[in-house]
Amino acid sequence: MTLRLRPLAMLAAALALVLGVPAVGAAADPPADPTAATPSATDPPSGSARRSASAITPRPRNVEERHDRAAITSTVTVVAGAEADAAALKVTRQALLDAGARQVVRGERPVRNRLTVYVGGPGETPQTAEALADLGIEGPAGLPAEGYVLGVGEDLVALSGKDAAGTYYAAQSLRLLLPERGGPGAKVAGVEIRDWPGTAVRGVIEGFYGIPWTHAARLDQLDFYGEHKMNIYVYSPKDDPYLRERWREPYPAAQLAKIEELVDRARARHVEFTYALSPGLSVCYSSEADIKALTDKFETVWDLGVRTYAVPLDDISYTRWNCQADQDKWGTGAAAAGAAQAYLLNRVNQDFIAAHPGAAPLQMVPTEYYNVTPSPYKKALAEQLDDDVVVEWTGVGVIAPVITVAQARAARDVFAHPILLWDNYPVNDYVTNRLLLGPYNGREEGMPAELGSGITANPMNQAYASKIPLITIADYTWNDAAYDPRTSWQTAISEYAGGDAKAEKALRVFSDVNHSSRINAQQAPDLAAEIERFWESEDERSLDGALADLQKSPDVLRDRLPEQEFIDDSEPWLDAAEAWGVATRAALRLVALARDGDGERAWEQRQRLPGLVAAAKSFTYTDLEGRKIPVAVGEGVLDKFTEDAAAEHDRLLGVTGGIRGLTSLPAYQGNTVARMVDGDDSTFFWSGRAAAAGDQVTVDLRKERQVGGVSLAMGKPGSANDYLRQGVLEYSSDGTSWKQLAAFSGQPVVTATAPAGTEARYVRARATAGQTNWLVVREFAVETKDAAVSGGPPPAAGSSLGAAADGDVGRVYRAARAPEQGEALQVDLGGTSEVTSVTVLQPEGGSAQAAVQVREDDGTWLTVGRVDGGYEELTVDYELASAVRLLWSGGGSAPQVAEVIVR
Ligand code: LOG
Repeated sequence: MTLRLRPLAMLAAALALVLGVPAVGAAADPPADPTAATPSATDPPSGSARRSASAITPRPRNVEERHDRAAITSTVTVVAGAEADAAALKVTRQALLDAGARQVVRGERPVRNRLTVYVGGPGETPQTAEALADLGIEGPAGLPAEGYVLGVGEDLVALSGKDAAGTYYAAQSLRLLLPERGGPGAKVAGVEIRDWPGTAVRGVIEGFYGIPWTHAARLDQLDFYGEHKMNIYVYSPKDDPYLRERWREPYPAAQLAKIEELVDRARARHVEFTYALSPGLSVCYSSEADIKALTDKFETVWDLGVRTYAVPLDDISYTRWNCQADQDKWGTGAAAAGAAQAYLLNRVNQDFIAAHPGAAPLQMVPTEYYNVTPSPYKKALAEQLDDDVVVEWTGVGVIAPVITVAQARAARDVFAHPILLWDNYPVNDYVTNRLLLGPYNGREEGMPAELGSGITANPMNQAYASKIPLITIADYTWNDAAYDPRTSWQTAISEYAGGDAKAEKALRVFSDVNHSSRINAQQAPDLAAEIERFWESEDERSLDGALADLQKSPDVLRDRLPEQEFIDDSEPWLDAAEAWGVATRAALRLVALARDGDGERAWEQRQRLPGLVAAAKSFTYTDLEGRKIPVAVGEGVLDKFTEDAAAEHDRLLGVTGGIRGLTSLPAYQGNTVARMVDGDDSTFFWSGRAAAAGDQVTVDLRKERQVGGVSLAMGKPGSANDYLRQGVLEYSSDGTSWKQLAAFSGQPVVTATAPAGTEARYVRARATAGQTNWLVVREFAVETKDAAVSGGPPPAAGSSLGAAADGDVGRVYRAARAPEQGEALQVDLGGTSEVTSVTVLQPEGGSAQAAVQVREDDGTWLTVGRVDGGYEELTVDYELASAVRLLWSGGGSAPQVAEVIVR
């Protein structure tokens, strides 16, 4: 973790150093003890000064308060045997110094008036047993591996692990229990903690596609795993050529040195570094040379200290061999692939693992890793693979929304080997436009105990941002019985904010708008609830406060979050969050202005909104191939709020709103359904799943209109097969009862013409059969006979007269030229009706001048007022009228009209 000072604090501290005067803001501090280490600007904020067992993550199993307490003395004695875990000692020592001890000394026995800390379980430090007995606390003998007992009582602290890792975890808990103080004197409430993991193997698999983590990020992650009692890291980034594409090639020396550094760091944090080599793209299973290439590569990292190995065979073809010899040996089909893979794995198991005492059980990823359905492949693998090989499995689905006890049992049954869950959360390589910061969720209590091995989580390309969900995963894997996603998430955010209340709030707000994923259905749960309250209560202030918090959160985080690398990871999402804050606040203001009846300012605001939304959507993430991917924040909530606000404004103004697209299908990444009605053939709606019978895409014309030609253009270059294989075109006036216009099958472009006189508000394409392909709709165009706008001047290319009265304030009639004397733009009302007002909207910069006239019953034109600005609302005295027109003053520039609204 890199500490970053707030710029002001840094400046003040630097000034204080140079000038020898107290830094600004330090003046109110109590007089410093001259012998104390000077508190610096890097000291954690005072919010974290008091701690209790509730600060310990993962949540411990058993915490009992005592009536005594210990005090942090100036000198603290640590009693530890020669075998005591060095890592535990280091963590303990640092925790004591951070808690205010001036020195920590090793000793054989307690010294009067000094705190004594015993570090080590029965196998490390025999004296700890006595200390525990003094406290009346039972030792760790009855606990599972990696369990520990931590006792705090009068003048003493005892850390006793079932094993060395257990003692290290006791030290990690102590670190979270102790306060952070600049000097001695802190009191620590007496406590007895008995704690142990619910999952033997707990950790992370760097197993994603895309930009691999940096070396620095990996080292930092290993520290982080130790701090969160995770004990495995699997090194398997898909796009490291030495691990997959060019798996046979030996490492250059520099690369080996880095691996060695990772292995050393992992060992020092009680983390098992696991080396995973993926030969499946090119391996010849029966080839002695390939088996040797595999074990040779394993050998090179054995020499660096690697003791755990994996051979992932996911995401490869198992119906196509890479060499004729395999076909000759095993024949064809999935069962043959299972047999071939078992052969290769068993050879590695026997030639390498068995020949290297101290090697851990081999791990493998089967090609069918994503379900529990019995199959010839799984049967062959289950029967032929050596019993001690661990099989990885992602749950039911590559990204499993839920993982149950029953599914875990089924996986054990069908694979007939110990299962290591490869959980694809919070991995975002399949949604590179998103940060997935929500908690681990949908994993049933008791599931880990059924697996036989444990759980590794596949994280995001963003190592640091991954820590928020990873803290919750550490929490679940340690103690699934006590796990609550929401609570764990709050704790994770609080911890990651480093005790700074403002950073914590900003991080909560930012994580809220990056909450959803396939395992957390809801996006922005907090803000969405706030928005809902606004629509119900019409109280703007509370929502504006929440949106202002969103807008400010990126700057607060940039300023105050201890870990700068989180900022680097999240930069485009932070930028987008800020811009969405601006856009949504503008949308809220729009609603307020419209409700206040301030039509003119509302119209100005209404026109500003699309640009603000476009700005919020403009930030990009650059992926491994250099593609710039527009990032999404608060998708479905923030964008929807701006749309709803615009619609509310339009409704109050008396217009229907523009044509919109609707669908029963989810959108894949940012390819929303709006893109099929945007008039742009190069953008498209793309469903995030295959279409099922009954799925539909619909054009909502917003009111009944006369419908003519309909054209549905599906598929796109690169996804030519993403179209509805079988379906019908239908139309409806109410969205409930539908009439068929045409049936289609096997054609990506469908056209039809409605019978003359057809009126409809909705036109849809509905699938009448399920299919395996997703759906792309480039354009779904419905020709309407637009009301009744006539006259002139004629529209410029790309514009239309109809745009002046189409219910869509965003579509503008732009004239091709300046008006001639006597020229008028006329809107027919479709019969005679009572008119109380005429509102004319011109787009920004529009300043055409006209007389506004209504046509009375007898055919005469009555002037009701004049238009010469962007927003003109003219009151009419309940005239019965059949048309309205703008009688242009001749000359000037070409007029533009966003909407003529007659009420
Ligand atoms: C890959 C994995 C990838 C993940 C999510 C496994 C076993 N393999 O579909 O590398 O990060 O999905 O996209 C995978 O999950 N294949």
